[in-house]
Amino acid sequence: MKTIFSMGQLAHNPTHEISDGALQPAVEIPARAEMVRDRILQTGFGAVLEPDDFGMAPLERVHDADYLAFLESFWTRWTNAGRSGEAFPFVWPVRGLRSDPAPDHIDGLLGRFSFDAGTPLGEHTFAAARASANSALTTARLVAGGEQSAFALCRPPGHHAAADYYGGYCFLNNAAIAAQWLRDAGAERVAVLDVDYHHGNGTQSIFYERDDVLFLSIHADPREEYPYFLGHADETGAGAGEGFNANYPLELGADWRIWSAALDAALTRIEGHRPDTLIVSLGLDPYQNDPISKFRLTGEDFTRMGAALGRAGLPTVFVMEGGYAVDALGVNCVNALSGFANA
Ligand code: SP5
Ligand code: ZN
Repeated sequence: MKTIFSMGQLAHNPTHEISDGALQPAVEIPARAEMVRDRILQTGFGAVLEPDDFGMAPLERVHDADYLAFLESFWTRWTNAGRSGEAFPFVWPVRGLRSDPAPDHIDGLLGRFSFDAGTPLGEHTFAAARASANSALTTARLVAGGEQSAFALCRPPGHHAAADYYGGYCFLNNAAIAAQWLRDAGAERVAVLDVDYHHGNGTQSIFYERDDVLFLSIHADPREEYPYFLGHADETGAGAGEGFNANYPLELGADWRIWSAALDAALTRIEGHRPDTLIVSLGLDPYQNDPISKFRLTGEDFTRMGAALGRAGLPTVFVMEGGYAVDALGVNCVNALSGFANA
């Protein structure tokens, strides 16, 4: 299986995040991607190739123009305001406040186009996020061209980013961009299965009213875990998309027995959708030793996960999402991909 990855993805190199009520060391760091790349090369799993540049058009199919313009102009606005270093929002247009007109001041714009304070935005963030999206797009094109599967080593991740906001360490929704590109390339139906520990709120919101892209997410119950405000089981889609969204919120502490029951249910739903392509938002944070997560999957469970996905027999695009146990990311990721390839 081929892996697509660009060194340009490492340019987003945050130092801190705001989480758990305090300024903390950033966990979504370049070493995450380097560990996965190194394990793929060391094990001889497959080639690691540079992405092509797909330009802005595929991003504009998923994200709003004013959001992309904000990301593009962020560094100029930030430095013109006399700021340096990474930026954090601190005020948001919640219930009863206005999102339109968008503010002129950078502090207002940061709040307008984000949903948390946990996601540092820096000088090179947009360039790195574009490189990450190009990796997803190049991977999707490989699978559309006949490869049974391919792996987008995306970082920064994407699944928390919606059409017009960033958050959860995500800026561009790599999986959604790949799904939309596949639709535009001729796929009639796509399924996106999100196995990250956190609910894929961005991907869900992008496709919530659509029946062509089925979204499914297995994650920690939002009553107890980030992102808190989406990801409940009663979110089943709206309008034409009614019945095309499926959430499997699980209790904290869920192990493979509990987790794999949700996977089996999700795979049954996917089978019924008859997708041309499956996209797997491959979060590695359900791992038992992940520093910010509370599921209990072992390294071998990632092999089992990959094998179960492989038995679905679908052309599959793997897109990396979260996972913060840096030393274990390479092993767990290659376990999942190998489990798939050997199924
Ligand atoms: C892509 C992805 O996995 N994003 C996750 C963003 C989560 N950000 C909030 C982290 C809060 C961590 N709380 C840990 C408590 C135990 N120390
Ligand atoms: Zn996550």
